[in-house]
Amino acid sequence: MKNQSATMFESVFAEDTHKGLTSYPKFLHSKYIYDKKGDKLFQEIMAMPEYYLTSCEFDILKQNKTDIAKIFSSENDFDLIELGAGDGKKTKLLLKELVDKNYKFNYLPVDISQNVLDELENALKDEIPQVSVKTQQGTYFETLEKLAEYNSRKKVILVLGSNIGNLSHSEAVDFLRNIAVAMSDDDMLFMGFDQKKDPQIIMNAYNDPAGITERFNKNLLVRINHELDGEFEVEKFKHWETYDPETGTARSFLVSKEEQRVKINKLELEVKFDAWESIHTEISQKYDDAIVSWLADEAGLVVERNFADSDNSFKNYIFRRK
Ligand code: AVJ
Repeated sequence: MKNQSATMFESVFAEDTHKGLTSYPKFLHSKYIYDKKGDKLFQEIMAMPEYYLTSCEFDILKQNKTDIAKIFSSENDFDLIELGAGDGKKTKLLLKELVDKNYKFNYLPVDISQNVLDELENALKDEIPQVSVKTQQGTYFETLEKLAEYNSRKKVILVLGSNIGNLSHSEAVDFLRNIAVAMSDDDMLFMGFDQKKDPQIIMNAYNDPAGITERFNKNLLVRINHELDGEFEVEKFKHWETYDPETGTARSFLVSKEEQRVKINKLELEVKFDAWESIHTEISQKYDDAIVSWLADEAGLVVERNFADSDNSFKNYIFRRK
């Protein structure tokens, strides 16, 4: 069934786009924001004053690097596996500490973008040449399948930046469970979770006045234009953010400012929008200790401890197998 429909489309991106824009209500997957332009826009987001997540997590790692490194280390070598490594700015803090304390480890950054990995490897050669680095390109899913193969040494799996926030709770449990099954008793998972907080602070982080988040969100339409010969006029859509303090879910939308029809030529599709019809594009889930413990429990993990910034804006949790 799945294969049959896949043959009708030139790519999974084409298929997912077709599905999302012919559904009601319309949606697109946030993972498709990250082409070259989207990667760059996300770098810009991380540098924005309103996007508190990056600086909070940076501070947590900086304040607690000695403790964290001690917890990671063991008598024998270990593998430090980072999923979604990105530019490694935050990870370098930990790598530096591990090197300074003479802990023996291999650093295995995984990212979907080979470009990002090449840059990270070169930067590390320059800045912390003592680190043994082995990069691996792939999606989270491909990587998780390979994770269990790294079983000759203790594993510490690192997922920073609240990347899990783009997943629904059930997807997050699946993701955590996939990690859990690849873990041995000695292994650890170290993961960042953005926390529930003043809703205005969250709104500002995803609705910045400079419009960087708007461009980031609209990059979905730009990408459809480029890769699927689409005819979206992006100024005819409005970036809209909501945050529900009860569920802790921030949601991003693109809202059509007028009734319009948009051709996507490679899909042989014309999409009709009513005035003010929405496309749901992203969720950025916020957490508290109770939700994190529940997700962990569902996935066969337990929280061993957590590290927070002074406002409890962001927390990094250490998990072990249950
Ligand atoms: C990369 C998933 C952590 O949801 O905060 C930033 C992506 N979206 N601004 C997030 C994002 C809009 C980001 N994560």
